[in-house]
Amino acid sequence: MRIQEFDERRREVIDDYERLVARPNERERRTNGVIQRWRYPVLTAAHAPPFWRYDFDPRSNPRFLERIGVNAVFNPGAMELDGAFVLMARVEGADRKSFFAVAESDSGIDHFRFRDRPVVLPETADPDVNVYDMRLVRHEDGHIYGLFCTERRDPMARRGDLSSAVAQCGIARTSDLVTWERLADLKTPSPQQRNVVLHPEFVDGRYAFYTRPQDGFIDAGSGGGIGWGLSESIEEAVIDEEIIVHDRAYHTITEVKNGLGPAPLRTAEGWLQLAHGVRGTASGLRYVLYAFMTDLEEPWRVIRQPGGYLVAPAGEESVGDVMNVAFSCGWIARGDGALFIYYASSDTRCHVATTTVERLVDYCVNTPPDPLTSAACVRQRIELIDRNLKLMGDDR
Ligand code: M1P
Repeated sequence: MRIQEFDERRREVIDDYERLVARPNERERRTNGVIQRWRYPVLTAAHAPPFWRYDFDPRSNPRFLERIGVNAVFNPGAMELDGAFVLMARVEGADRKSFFAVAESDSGIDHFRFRDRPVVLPETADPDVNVYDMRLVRHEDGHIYGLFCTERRDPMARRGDLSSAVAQCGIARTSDLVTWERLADLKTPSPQQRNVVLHPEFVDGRYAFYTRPQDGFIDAGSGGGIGWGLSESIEEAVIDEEIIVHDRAYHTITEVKNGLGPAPLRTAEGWLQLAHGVRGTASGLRYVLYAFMTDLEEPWRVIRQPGGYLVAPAGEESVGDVMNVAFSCGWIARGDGALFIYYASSDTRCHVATTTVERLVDYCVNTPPDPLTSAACVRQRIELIDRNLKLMGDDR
């Protein structure tokens, strides 16, 4: 009887998994022309292979029960490797600990399948308690780098406070996403760092980092904003001076905090950048994605800043472990100009939105900036309306 139960459940679990991975994605019917959304998430907890979660031995698991659950798969870094779309996903176990795992697809919009084993990330002398949100970048020094958040309990936490933590930037490098060399954690003047991204090119012969200085683990305090700093070394990376590239601003989508997403893309018009901005609402924080551009020679100088968000959580994307969150750590620009933006919703699942580099540059160059007050917004909109009404004439 037990063997029958084992066999039936095993077949059911594997069939469900294979059906999920094989499911073709579908374009959402409506688009604003800037990005194309896709109906199904590209990675979810259910994409974790059954052999990561179940014990396949009928003697030790005759009922075929799940043994080590997966809670969520989100915030993936991304890159193209040997022609395939590769995601470095944050996989969160049912035990709350996150780890990294590589999933690959030939299409970039569906059929993502995890490699057999998660990434084994070497540690420093001060072991990580939790690691997450890896940004992948192929640097001009020839290495592939993964910059991620390493979190440890705050050694200054009061007795009984089991929540205070210190977040810092961990750095590892590889050539194949299988074998990793762990480097020293980044040192900066800030007590907390998350969302640190390596610029893909040297600047003045030095490694350049986008940072996100914060006073507290969650609160930006007097910090916040997307920062920028240079380091002579990557093996022992130290930033002595941090400047702010893109600051927080009152009554905007970045009021509470912001942080860079993936490493920027070089275009003829400047560096194309994607970031998340956070505002407060009565129901908690709301995370959206926004785009901007920085100068090619001075990547820390913003040259285009379209107002508002590019991607906000839509429909069921608003619901998950941390509600109302759109968050991105990865995008892939193909040789033909196609751009695949990978983002996660509500710290639960991963999605793709497609566009082209040219289209996103058009968006950055031609979307007016946030004029910062209601009256100015009305003036901005009426100007558009008036121009359109004139053009439309009697065709309305
Ligand atoms: O829960 C939303 C996000 O919160 C953090 O981002 P930030 O540091 O900008 O607030 C990160 O923990 C991120 O992983 C998470 O998605």
